[in-house]
Amino acid sequence: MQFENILVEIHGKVGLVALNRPEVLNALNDRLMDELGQALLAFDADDDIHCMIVTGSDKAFAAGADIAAMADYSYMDAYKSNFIGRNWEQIRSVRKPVIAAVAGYALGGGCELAMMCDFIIAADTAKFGQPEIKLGIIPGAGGTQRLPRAISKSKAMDMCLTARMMDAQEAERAGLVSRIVPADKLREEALAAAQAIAAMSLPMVMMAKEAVNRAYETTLSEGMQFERRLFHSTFATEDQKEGMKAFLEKRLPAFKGI
Ligand code: CO8
Repeated sequence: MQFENILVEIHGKVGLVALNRPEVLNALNDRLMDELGQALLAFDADDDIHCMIVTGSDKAFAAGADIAAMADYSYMDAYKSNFIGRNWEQIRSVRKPVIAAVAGYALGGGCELAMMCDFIIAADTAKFGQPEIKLGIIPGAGGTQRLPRAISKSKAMDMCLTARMMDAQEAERAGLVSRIVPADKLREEALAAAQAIAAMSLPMVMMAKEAVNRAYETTLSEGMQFERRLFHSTFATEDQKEGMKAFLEKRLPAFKGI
């Protein structure tokens, strides 16, 4: 596939997408989001890819939606084109894990895009924020919804109302990011995490992702029931037999993904 706004690489079983509009700090326009969705869905459909990474540059993961592109939108432009809903939600339909590897700015739609991924590995240079309020708008791709679930209502209000940025340390303390790594090791660490995931049983990885995501969408008792059904189903797989046999035989498992 030919892309103009992203770079795509394959590292073994890991597919990596780097946002690539350096002249505007990876500002997210419609075309870029179409390409990102296409690349991730193609990886999702590829049996040889087990995990994905979305990353940016050293200076910016993404400095938000492209302000120049939307400055003149009317309400009807946004409504009729299903702005954001049309291509942003594609990322949520990816069933294999997607890691966000964030260095520099992750602002507005950039922070929201990182939160749409399954977890965030942050460089020590990362800065997160929802500065939309300064532009006379509010977040539109989950900033008011995913952020309170990730970091508490109080901190999410602070971020959305004052537009202040959160550095990597604060983001880790607040639970927005899973780990912080030195900026010059971001790619290496994200690839190591992705490769560790890719070595597991793919259906188990997909089920674990589905179950954790369900925790956001439902009550505890419904979520527990959902988890138990999936857990019971794992005993129908060859990978469960292989994983437990390998442990007992003190060797590494050779998962087949069935
Ligand atoms: N959109 C378009 N262009 C941008 C954006 C952006 N979000 N961010 C930076 N740029 C451009 C600048 O205009 C500048 O271009 P030029 O060189 O032609 O003047 C270039 O990138 C470099 O930027 P700066 O010179 O400003 O770089 P600094 O290092 O001085 O500052 C900042 C970096 C602090 C990141 C600054 O660029 C900034 O504040 N950017 C805007 C951040 C922002 O407000 N983001 C929120 C956007 S709104 C949004 O995301 C709504 C989300 C809704 C869902 C998503 C729908 C798609």
